[in-house]
Amino acid sequence: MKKMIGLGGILSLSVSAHAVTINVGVEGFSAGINNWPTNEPPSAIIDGAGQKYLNFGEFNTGVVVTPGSSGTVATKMTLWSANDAEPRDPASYLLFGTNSVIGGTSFDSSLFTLISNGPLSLPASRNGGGAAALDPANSFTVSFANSDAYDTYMVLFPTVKDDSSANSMQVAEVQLFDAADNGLFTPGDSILGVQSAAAIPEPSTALLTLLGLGAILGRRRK
Ligand SMILES: [Ca+2]
Ligand SMILES: [Ca+2]
Repeated sequence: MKKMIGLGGILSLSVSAHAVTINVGVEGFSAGINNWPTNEPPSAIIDGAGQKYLNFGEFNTGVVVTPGSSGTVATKMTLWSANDAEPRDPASYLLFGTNSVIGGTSFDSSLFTLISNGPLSLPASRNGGGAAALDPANSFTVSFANSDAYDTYMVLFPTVKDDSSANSMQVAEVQLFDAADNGLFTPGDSILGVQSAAAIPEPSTALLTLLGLGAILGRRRK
């Protein structure tokens, strides 16, 4: 019986992997919640300069961006480090796409499809803030296989480099690129600062769990 209860728990986790509420944050300076300083808003993550976006929610924070051009295909993401406090650097990411219209104060993560996820390793070097140029030396890039076009993207950062030292997540800039190396985000694109209400299990893990469960059930039937 214990085994059956355990299997039920695993199945339930896998099925609900994407059913997490995503909350839209607001401007503010409160510790530990989904808000950002006036001068460090979500729009700063796509402003084309060193000015950073900072979210005191720290975990599972990020942005939803709707580029001016619809139906783009992202195959690469580059991030630039913020001006200070390396412990606040994002240490992992989940990149999603959707063709649904996203708005309001919250929405369900199931509206989105996962494109790519994994660890991040931003350099210890700091990019300048404010109007400073984005220096490739202060960036980190991940490439991924994707051929699906989306109108809107969501980037979430589940973790930061050093939770014990950091009181927030911060990053100077994030840009997606298509296969022809065109940047998909443009300063002024529609953008929301967000935080998921709970950690979204990595779907690759959930899929492996399901495959493993299938193998277990297959063996049990024999
Ligand atoms: Ca910026
Ligand atoms: Ca912390």
